[in-house]
Amino acid sequence: MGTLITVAPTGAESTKADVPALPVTLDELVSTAKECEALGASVIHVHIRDGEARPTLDLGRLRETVAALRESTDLIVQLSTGGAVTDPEDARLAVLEAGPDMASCTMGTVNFGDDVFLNRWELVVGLHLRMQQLGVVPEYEIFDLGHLTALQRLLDRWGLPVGGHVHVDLVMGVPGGMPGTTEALVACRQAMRDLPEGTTFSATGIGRSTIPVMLASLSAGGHLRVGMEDTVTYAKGRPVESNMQLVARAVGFAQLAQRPPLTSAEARALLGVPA
Ligand code: KMH
Ligand code: ZN
Repeated sequence: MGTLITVAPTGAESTKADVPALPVTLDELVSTAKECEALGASVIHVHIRDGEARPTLDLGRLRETVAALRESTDLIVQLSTGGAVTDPEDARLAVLEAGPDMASCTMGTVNFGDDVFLNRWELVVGLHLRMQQLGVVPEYEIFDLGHLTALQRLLDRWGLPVGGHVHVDLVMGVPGGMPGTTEALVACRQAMRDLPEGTTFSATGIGRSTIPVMLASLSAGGHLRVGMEDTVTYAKGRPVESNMQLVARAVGFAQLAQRPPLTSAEARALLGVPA
């Protein structure tokens, strides 16, 4: 089995002032996307910024971003509906109207550093149902073990996503969520036995947990998400220079594991995203 590599290049948490290499303009995002695709990424998880490099969910900008990424790459375009912790629910739901291939859907509330990443059940159900209506394939974001039980409850009550395939992303090592350890990943892997057969997972480790989580995920049959949304230090004392540096490292690990990167076409087939 090959490895699905998702790049999450920007996120909503780091500032351009603190992390100058962060892609924040559309041009920077598109160049990053092209280079990461050439290295082996097949999915891009997108948060965008406004003219002052602040996180935004502006629908016009989101539509322009989806169009530009489609024009320049074959990557699967996954928009974040998580946004920033300050984003209101209506704006997060409206992200889906920008017409991405995929979108994230976080499966519960979690403490997020000193903040709270609020995901009321009604919002989770609303995102799931609107994605079914619009033909957007979800990636269920799991910040804690119980979020997998919540996903089981969601699917039991409201049915499978469009395409019929279930894919989750374990976001590990957020201060307030599950730790970025092999033990936590294995616990999630066990809990996934209760999800529909064929459910796939990727994993990302925040900060210094990026490497242990990558190795654990590859050895457990999982896929990888990397990028400056999650990791801004490459090694002790060495800031990340670019998203490409992180994708290249993930590709190297995947190749060592004899699970080379999936092409975008293979990733679409795996995730049930139409060509
Ligand atoms: N920025 C975080 C508060 C997602 O993209 O769906 C939420 C997040 C999850 O990044
Ligand atoms: Zn995100």
